[in-house]
Amino acid sequence: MSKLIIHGAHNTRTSRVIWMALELGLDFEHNNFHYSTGGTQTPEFLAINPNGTLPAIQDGDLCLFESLAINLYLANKHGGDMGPRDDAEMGLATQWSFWAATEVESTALEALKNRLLLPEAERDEAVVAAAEARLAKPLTVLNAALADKEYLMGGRFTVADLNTSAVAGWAKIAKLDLSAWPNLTAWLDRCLGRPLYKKARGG
Ligand SMILES: N[C@@H](CCC(=O)N[C@@H](CS)C(=O)NCC(=O)O)C(=O)O
Repeated sequence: MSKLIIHGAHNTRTSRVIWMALELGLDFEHNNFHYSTGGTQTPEFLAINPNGTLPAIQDGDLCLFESLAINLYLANKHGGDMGPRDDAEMGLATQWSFWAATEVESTALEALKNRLLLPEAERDEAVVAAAEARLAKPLTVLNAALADKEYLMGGRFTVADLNTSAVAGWAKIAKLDLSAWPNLTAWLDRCLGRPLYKKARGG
């Protein structure tokens, strides 16, 4: 059987998929390259991911893009503690993944860009402040969901936590003030404190 191939550099959303593969203990090949090399626009790569973005995976004949969807696929396929144990857990893992992608990701990225990623002259603290204000609603939802539990479902670290913390973690990396949400910050520390998160991000 051919080995799983993960395409993309550690300092892209590929780190989410590498994190999942490491947590699952998978044997995989890592095609480690950044989109800035132009490598996502070649005919060979576009045949794998027509969006020309990272990450993408090849698992036998199957090609997949979308980091969070790839993780749901891998967790469902390889199971163990990371994967959903029944339909309810599959529903919850899907819910939190879609929620992170639609309610949190683009706003957190705006904050991150304007705090850290853009060249200093292009950063705008007013954009960070507006993003921080817009995140209050979803972060309050996540904080409440974690009021009486350590993890989002099943009393253990799963794909739901991995996908959601990988996205919400951008708010922490952007150094937004998260002190109003203590359950959320404790959970983020639990998830992002895992050794394999650090390894997935390249050390
Ligand atoms: N929703 C996609 C986003 C993919 C994406 O935009 N990846 C970035 C790297 S983190 C990329 O490849 N950007 C290069 C480009 O857009 O040309 C996912 O989660 O996989």
